[in-house]
Amino acid sequence: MLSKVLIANRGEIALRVLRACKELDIKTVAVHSKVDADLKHVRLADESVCIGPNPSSESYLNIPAIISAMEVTGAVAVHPGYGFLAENANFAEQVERSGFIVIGPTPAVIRLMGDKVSAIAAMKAAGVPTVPGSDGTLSEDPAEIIAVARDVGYPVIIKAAAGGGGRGMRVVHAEPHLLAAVALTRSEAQAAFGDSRVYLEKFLETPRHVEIQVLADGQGNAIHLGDRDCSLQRRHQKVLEEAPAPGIPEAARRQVLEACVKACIDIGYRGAGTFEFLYENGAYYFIEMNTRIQVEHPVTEMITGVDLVREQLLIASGQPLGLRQEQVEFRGHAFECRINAEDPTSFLPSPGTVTAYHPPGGNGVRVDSHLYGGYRVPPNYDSLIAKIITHGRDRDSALARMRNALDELVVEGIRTNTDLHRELVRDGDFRRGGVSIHYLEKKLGL
Ligand code: MV4
Repeated sequence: MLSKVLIANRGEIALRVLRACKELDIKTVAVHSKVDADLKHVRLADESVCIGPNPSSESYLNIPAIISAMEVTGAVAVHPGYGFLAENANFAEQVERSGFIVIGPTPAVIRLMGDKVSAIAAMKAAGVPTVPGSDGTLSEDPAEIIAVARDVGYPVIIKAAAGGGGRGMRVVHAEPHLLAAVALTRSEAQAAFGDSRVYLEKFLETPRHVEIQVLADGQGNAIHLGDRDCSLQRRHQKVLEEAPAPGIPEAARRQVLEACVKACIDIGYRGAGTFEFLYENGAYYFIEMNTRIQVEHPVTEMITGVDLVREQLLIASGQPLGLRQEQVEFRGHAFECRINAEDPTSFLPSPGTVTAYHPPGGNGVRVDSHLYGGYRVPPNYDSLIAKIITHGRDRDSALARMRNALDELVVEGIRTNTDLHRELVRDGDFRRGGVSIHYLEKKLGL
């Protein structure tokens, strides 16, 4: 087993990783920026190192500082969590070159999936269903571009190969707008990513966002842990997630789950990963793969009983997957509400001191949070302060538990989106299940 792991992240996920390490008797090193010295996981870690000033670019994204901290403390591996360096192939490469382990896939696989054109090509080759489109990078030839879009049928969407997560995309509703949109998306992609390659897809109008969790050991073994529905989002920020995705016919689900497992083996995937799909009219369309642990991983843990971060650590230590697909049992339903320190009307971050904190509890309730009374939420980072997760034997009972949990939650001193969640879990359409990715923004009048 790994002897000492450095946690290259902050907040709730750093605490989540710390807890998994402690359960496996792995020594922990917390690295933090100046303002983060009083984070809960920093206090609980065996050792801590201040790696720089508050801006992430100088601390949590500071690769030399993180590798130096590994050298100084004798850490053998680094867990990047989500965000920051989690999907940075150059970081993974530099860590490996320094003789350390990165908890995640190989740099080559991170790179393959970071380029959306190569990711889609790899998935298509593995038999994963993709969106009808340009089949690779879009041609430079105007006549060819027009022909591809006509063939696919309007509306179409132009996406940057180096984009992802909603960055660098443009919808085109009719041919007269096509070439200008392609040119604009190309130049924006060049400016943002230093890569002007774009691709074209059929634009799906009212899909759901359904994703599939996998675990693979890079030694030829891979399993899936079912799906999640993350359709409730605002400006590409997920708000409320659930597992399993409601109302999906079992045969279609089984087929796509098996395709994802095969794809993991085909590409030599290692670690925890997520296949993102759009789901519309009973069909799945692969859009991206995330090569990290995700914020919403707890809903999968609740319905499978599998500790995904523990599995990440075991895989990184070189152990073959200890779980066979037949051993993964799916039980009940789970929801996750992301509690953010933000203004409920403007959605702007609301940093400050938490004067009172009373987390909910009870049967089937889990809270992943680094909060404590007196904690000061700094203005420098993501505004996620807590994840309230509930589990129940079925969707309705998990949702009833979430209504109670949100009613119990008290966070004072800062503004939060708790009231939005209280409203959402009582919303008629949401309670019926299966709303599209546009539902929340429409409801908010955006
Ligand atoms: C799409 C799409 C419709 N059709 N692709 C946005 C984030 C990135 N992961 C892909 N995205 C989309 N790609 C096709 N062909 C609609 C979106 C989209 C979206 C997807 C998932 C979750 C939220 C979204 C919000 C707006 C647009």
